[in-house]
Amino acid sequence: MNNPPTMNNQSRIKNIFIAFGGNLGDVESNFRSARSDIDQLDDTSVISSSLLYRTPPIGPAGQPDYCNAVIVIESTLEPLELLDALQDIETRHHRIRAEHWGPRTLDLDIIAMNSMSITTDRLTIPHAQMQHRQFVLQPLCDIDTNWQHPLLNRTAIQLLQTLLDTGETALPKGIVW
Ligand code: A4P
Ligand code: MG
Repeated sequence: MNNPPTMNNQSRIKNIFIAFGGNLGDVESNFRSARSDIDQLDDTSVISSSLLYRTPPIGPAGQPDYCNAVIVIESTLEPLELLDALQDIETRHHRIRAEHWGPRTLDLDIIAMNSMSITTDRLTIPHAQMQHRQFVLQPLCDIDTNWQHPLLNRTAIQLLQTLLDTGETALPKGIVW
């Protein structure tokens, strides 16, 4: 926690959910190191973490299983400042952008920021695919089942239940990391 949010910028503090994904190298170690790097960002603190789940890959076949988790932070960073910081952390963890949805050491996606809705060339918030992804919704529910999607007007647990109702198998229990 480097310069934690102060009283002066209290009104600019945002609650932000970040999804972690990876399936190359020592992913659990990368996740811990990236979480610590996020906590070191200016005016940013990690508040809580979900369990870490092992999940079957979505996308190109033949890649290893993924690990996935979600954290919540408080930060005064603006959306694009945070995106730049997360991409820098991905690069420092040897992320190479080779294939869309292909294997990676570390993927950090911004899932939601307060109840903001943002659509720009570089950033869509809430994350455009989150409602289709058990590997995001299950860990999000570990943190806050009542989190409300600002556009779909459904809670995290309702979105997860919809996936389970349409035949997706529940994930095996996650681990603390
Ligand atoms: N971008 C737009 N919105 C956002 C956002 N909310 N957060 C832009 C972060 N980035 C956002 O991302 C491509 C571009 O998306 C960025 O430059 C940014 O400007 P990327 O991370 O470089 O590429 P990517 O990860 O291949 O694409 P994308 O769309 O992020 O893929 P996903 O959705 O992350 O899917 N299977 C399992 N089981 N678990 C996984 O975690 N992940 C993927 C990748 C595929 N299959 C998976 C998993
Ligand atoms: Mg990504």
